[in-house]
Order: sequence, then C-alpha cells, then structure tokens
Amino acid sequence: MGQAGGRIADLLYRHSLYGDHGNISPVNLAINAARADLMGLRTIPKRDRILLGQTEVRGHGVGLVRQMGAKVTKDGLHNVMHIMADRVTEYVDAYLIVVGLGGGTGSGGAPVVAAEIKDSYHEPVFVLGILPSDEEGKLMASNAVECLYELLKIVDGIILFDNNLWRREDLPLEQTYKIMNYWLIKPLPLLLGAGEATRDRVGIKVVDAGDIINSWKGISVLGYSELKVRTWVDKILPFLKRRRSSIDELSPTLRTSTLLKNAAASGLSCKCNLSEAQKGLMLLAGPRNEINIEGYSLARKWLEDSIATEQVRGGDYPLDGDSMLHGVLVLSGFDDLARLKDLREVAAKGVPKPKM
Ligand SMILES: Nc1nc2c(ncn2[C@@H]2O[C@H](COP(=O)(O)OP(=O)(O)OP(=O)(O)O)[C@@H](O)[C@H]2O)c(=O)[nH]1
Ligand SMILES: [Mg+2]
Repeated sequence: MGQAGGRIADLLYRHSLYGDHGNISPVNLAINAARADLMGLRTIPKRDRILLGQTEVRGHGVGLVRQMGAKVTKDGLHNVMHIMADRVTEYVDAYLIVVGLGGGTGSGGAPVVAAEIKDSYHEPVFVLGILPSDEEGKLMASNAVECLYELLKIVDGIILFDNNLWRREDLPLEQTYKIMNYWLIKPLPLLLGAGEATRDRVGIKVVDAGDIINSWKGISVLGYSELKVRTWVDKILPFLKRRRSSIDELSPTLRTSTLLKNAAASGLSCKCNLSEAQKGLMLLAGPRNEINIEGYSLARKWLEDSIATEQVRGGDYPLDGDSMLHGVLVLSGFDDLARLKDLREVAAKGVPKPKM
C-alpha cells in the first residue's frame, strides 16, 4: 500500500518471478491513491494495480493525510477485496501488507485492509512497516505511531524497518531508497523460500511457514548478514590470503556462528535490545558444504541465551551453487523499542494536522 509499499512489493514479486526460491509471493496487489506511483512499478501486472480515491483525490495521493487515506481505502475496499478473492489460491500461507507507516495513503489504508483480510480469511496477516527518519518531521512521526498502534490491534506481527537507521546523507533520496530497499528485501526471499524447498534443497532442519508464523508475533525486527563463500582459489592459493577479511581466518564453526551473530550486531532492520525479544527465528542458507551445523548450533545457543525466553526456532536452507552464505534472524514479541519511544516523542510535540 502507498508508494513505499508498492515499490517494495514490486521488488518482492520480481524475486518471486525471476529469483531462485520458487513462487514465494504468488499474489501481489499494489494499492495507492497516486496514479504516478502505480505507473512507476515494474513488475506487478497493471491489472493488479488498484487506484483508490479517483473522485476524491483524482490520482494525486492524499498528501500525508492519513484520515483521507483511510477514507479512500474504505470507499475502494469492495474493489480491493474483489480483486484479491479473484487471485488468492490455496497456496497462500499468510498475507503481508507492506507500507510506509509515515505516509498518508498506506498509513491510513493499511489498518482498513488488514481488518478486512482478517475478517475474510483465516490465514495470518503480517505487516512490513517502514518507519520514517527523524528529518521527515512530526507529521510523519505521528502518522507512523498512530498507524502502528492501530495495526498492532489487528494483525499477527509487524516487522519494522527504520529509515532513520539506514538513511544515507551523502546520496540523493531516490538512490538512498534503492539501496535501502535492496537490503530490506534481501532476507525475505530466503525466509519465504526455505519452507518451499523441494528435492535437493531440503535442509537438515527445514524452516517452514509454521515456524515463521509462530515466530513472528507483535513488534518484530529482521536481521541479515552475508559472507562470500571460499572458492577453491581461496583455499589453494595462500598468497591471496592478504585479501581475506578476519572472518575468513576463523574455523568453519566460528565463521558460521559469527555470521549469524553479525545479523544481530550490524544487520538489524531497526535497533532493538535482544534481551527484550520474546521469540527468535534463525536461518542459515548457502551451499551445502558451507553449512556448518556446529556453528549453527553455537549461534542458536547464543540466541537462546540472549533473548528473554528460550523460544528459538530455526534451521538451514541448502543453496548449492550460491556464492554467499546468508544468516537471517527474526526477533519478535517486543513490548516497545527505543526508536518507537523517539517517534512518540516527536509526534507528541504536536504539529497541527492538515485539515481534510
Ligand atoms: N525504505 C523506503 N522508504 C520509503 C520509500 N518510499 C517512501 N518511503 C518512506 O515512506 C514514508 C512515506 O510513505 P509513502 O509510501 O511515500 O506514502 P503514501 O502511502 O504513498 O501516502 P501519500 O503519498 O501521503 O498519499 C516516508 O517515511 C518515506 O521516507 C522507499 O522506496 N523505500
Ligand atoms: Mg504517495
């Protein structure tokens, strides 16, 4: 929903169509009140791009007025649900609403759509929500806070991605969004593809839809890290050693556990305190001969010790031929996050809302 949501869903669908992890996202709708945003998408078919509020805002978006976003979504809801019913198949395990929480259309509309999907289908509904950065101001902060707390009453889980953490001041905004979206999307095909694996792709312990559904509760954060796998050149030509990083010098067991720990240390979608997470999910993906089960077990034990409970699920996902080893984490069930506190503070300073 909205511009950010549409762009990210478009990327996810591109992975689903052309990526290496199967049909991870079989049904994709882009819902927006801005015609130009819908036209800018590359992959989601035109018939699955839904323009809201044609009479009210005539294709120009709702200009950050989330009440207007909610209104145009309610008015167009019948159409949205009709198109969704037409596309949904028995293969759907869950629904994912992707949305920039600080905007207008997505922020106002996401709770409306989420509530309707909850009423109409029995599969869980999740949200990937983008938090605004500090310089986006009070209105976006208050939209994000309002939307988040509305959504938490409706949906099963919300993964937060903090633009404030990932912003780049040295680059133009368009490029910054591209880089953010590239990193943001990286772990998702792995996470969603792991349970769909067939034949040669079945891991020692498979992470499937059930694991994800049970690990993704309430406020959640995603973690990701990757490491280039060692090729035969690296192994037989010691003089190339100087090009290798310190992590390459570690034993296979320590390399693997360090990779997974790095997902929490430097690859989180939003800052959080591990000890406040109620649940964790850990996925190790890469070429079979690089998957080191001792390393995985070591990291899993570390995660069990780090979070508030011992509820850690996880597994491996063999990807022969991949040049990378990937670590994915879902940390879940936070009561609150420092970043949300900051945003509440910005929002509370009170900007007069624009009149509808
Ligand atoms: N990470 C990321 N954030 C984005 C992107 N596009 C917009 N945002 C953020 O999303 C928030 C604004 O949401 P939008 O999706 O643009 O708003 P909208 O739902 O289209 O609503 P209106 O434009 O007000 O009708 C801001 O915090 C932006 O920084 C993107 O491609 N990637
Ligand atoms: Mg917009």
